[in-house]
Formats: sequence, structure tokens, C-alpha cells
Amino acid sequence: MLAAVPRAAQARAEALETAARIVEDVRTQGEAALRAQAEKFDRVTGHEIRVPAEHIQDAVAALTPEIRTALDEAINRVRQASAAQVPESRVTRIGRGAQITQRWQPVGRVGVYIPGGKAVYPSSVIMNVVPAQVAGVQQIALASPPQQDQDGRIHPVILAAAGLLGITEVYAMGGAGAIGAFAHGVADLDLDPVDVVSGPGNNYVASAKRAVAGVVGTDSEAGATEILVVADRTADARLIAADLVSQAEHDEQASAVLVTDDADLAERVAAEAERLAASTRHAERVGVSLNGEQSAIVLVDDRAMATAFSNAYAPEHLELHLEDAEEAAAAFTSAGAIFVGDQTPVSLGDYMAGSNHVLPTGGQARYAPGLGAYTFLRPQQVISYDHAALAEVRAGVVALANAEVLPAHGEAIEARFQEGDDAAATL
Ligand code: HSO
Ligand code: ZN
Repeated sequence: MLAAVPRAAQARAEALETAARIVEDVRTQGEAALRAQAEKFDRVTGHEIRVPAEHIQDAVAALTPEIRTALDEAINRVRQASAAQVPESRVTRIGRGAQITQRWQPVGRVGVYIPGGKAVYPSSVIMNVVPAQVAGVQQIALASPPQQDQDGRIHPVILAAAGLLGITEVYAMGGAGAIGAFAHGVADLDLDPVDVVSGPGNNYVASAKRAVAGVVGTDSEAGATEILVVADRTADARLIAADLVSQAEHDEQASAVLVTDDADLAERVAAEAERLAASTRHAERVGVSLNGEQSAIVLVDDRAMATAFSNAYAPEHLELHLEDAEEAAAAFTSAGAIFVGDQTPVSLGDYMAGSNHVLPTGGQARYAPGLGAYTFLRPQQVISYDHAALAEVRAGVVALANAEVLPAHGEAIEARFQEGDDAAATL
């Protein structure tokens, strides 16, 4: 069934080799490597890599009221919804004097990377920083490439979004080198290594994250944007077409898929999408995306088949334009995020819904979540037994230790039951 709508291919091998080399240069040569990379990739020299506090304040002050209000509102909504992603710690009493606490510990330090090339997304600053803050991360640093047309400063609206979020540690550095700098630290810049690197990026940034795996945690790899719309005969073709085009606007590789059991709707959406695609600002990109093999209109026999297709495809974004959308949502089990009803478009979620827009692509939604507060939390168990509780399982531990021929394990238990210890325990 899936063969009909293949995912866009991504060339990885070459990028991985290049990215690993760039990361290694930053690890061994620090600031000098970052400067050489800025000159080569960003055509910027002599810039301030550590962004001074005044530049951040200036960027906030320069925001138009509309954008400032919108950023504030988005931050507020994402903060509210992210709070539900922090589990409460729970204590399980295994027996008298024996307990396990399951707690969720934030990582100490996070590096957020925000690209600055053809796609400049201040909204991604919010989607990465807010969950880390909600998780309780104490130190959050942000990096974005120096811009040639901004005198080597980073994009002002990205800087302003960071400022609104209270981020003070910002670096003008880009691409794979920035990921290397976060992972390994840069002594000349007083940049300490982080525990987790998150944030979107091109193939080289994604490859650099692979190259630093095992050194730091990373968020999952995001590929080109995907939207899958499941619609029935009650749906509005004009709205569906608008939503397909909205995600196709991101990238030539973006996937826009409609699944419906209504042939008439399929035809109307195709016509409407074609009309919109011709006149939209990014017409060329949209045209390539919609006509690519990764985009399609899939005609199915019935709802069951539509649901099965969507679950197998596991789209990044799923929109339900169905008469019974609210109830139907339960059957759609594999999607990065599910947008219910025709008044809940993906572009609402991209900015303002309160949900996170960093979501699993390429079918990763079958097993992986999007970005959330939990990306920055480690579940940890805290174990606490008293002497009497240990006594209850003493023989069992010794038996298993002996069975594994690890007698010192058993002896560590027995050490607690030697003369004197026993007496103390009976007090
Ligand atoms: N739809 C993109 C996120 C985004 N849209 C950022 C606009 N800005 C990937 O989910
Ligand atoms: Zn988008």
C-alpha cells in the first residue's frame, strides 16, 4: 500500500563524512575552526561569535508590535501545553521499608541550534527553548549562523525570540560546526559542552548530530515536512488544498498527501491545489513538491482503508476533515500530531496552537515522539531499602548472584548481616 507514495530520498553518506570532519575540526581547533567555517560557508569574517547582551536587547526593541505580540502569545501557549509533558514523580512501595521513586530529572545544559539560511524560523526558537525551560533545564545556549547581510550578526528576529525567552547565551555560529561546538565545548569562547543538542537544520546539521551521538543527546532527525489529510465527502476542498499548499511551501521535498473515499472531492482538491500552487509566493517550490512522487491523492474504498493507510504511512502531520473527526481521531494511532476538524490547520500548529511543531518525519512517528519537555528529561529510579526489607530478599539476591557466578555480589549483601549490623537493626 505504501509503495504508491514513497518518501523523498535523502543523500546521507557524503554529508555524514563532511559533517564529521567539520565537527572534528571544531573539537581540535576550537574558535579558529569556527572562524574558518564562517568564512567558507557564511562568507563572514571578524564577527563577534558570542553575541553581546546589547545586541539581544536591541533585537527585542526593534520588533514590530504585531510580531512581538504574536511571539509572546505563541510562547505563552506552548508553555501551557508543554507543562503536561512533565510527569510527576511517583513512589512505589514494593514492601515495608522498600521503595522505588520514579523521578524525571532535567538535563543540566542544552544547546539549541536554529538555522539561518533559506528558512528563518523564529517559531522554532520557541518550539525548542520553551520545552527545555518547562523541563527545568538550568542553562540554555542558542546558536544560529552569522548573516553576511547583517554584518555577521545572527538574524534579528531569531535573536529577538531568544531575548523574549530570557536566553542570554547566544553564539553566531552555524551548521555542523555549531553542533560540534555545543557537543565538545570551545575553551577560547568559554563555551561549555552541553548535555543535549536540539533544533532543526539541513542535511549537514542532521549528519553532525549523528557524528556527536554518544557524546551528547540529540533530538530526533527531522526530514522534509509532511502533511496527510484524511477527508470524507463532507470536507471543504478549498481548505484542504490550502493546507496541502501550506506545507508544500517549505521544501521541494515536502510531501502533501490526500486520502479520501470520495472521488469527486479528490478531483476538486486537485483542481483547487493546482490553482493555488500557480499563484502562491513560492510557486516553484510548491509545484515541485506537489508534483513530486512523494505527494499524491490516494483514493480508497472506505474509512477503514483510509485509517490503515494513514497509520502505515505515519505522517508528521495528520489532518482529519471528517464528519465525525473528533471521534474518528482515536483510530489514527501513528502520526506526529493530529489536527482534528477543518478549523484546526497545520499552520495553526506551526505557530500558535500551543502544540510543538518539531515532529517526527519519514515514518518515524511509528516509534518516536516529537520534541517536548520529555526530550530534556531523564527518567531515573531512586531506590531505598532498609535493613529489614533487605533481609527479606537477602537469600534471593545471593542465589541469583551465585547462579551468575558473581559471588562478590552476594557477599555485598551478606556484609550487611554480619555481627553488629544485625544488632543495630533490631534496635
Ligand atoms: N511545518 C514545519 C514547522 C514550521 N512551519 C515552522 C512554519 N514555521 C515543520 O513541522
Ligand atoms: Zn510549516
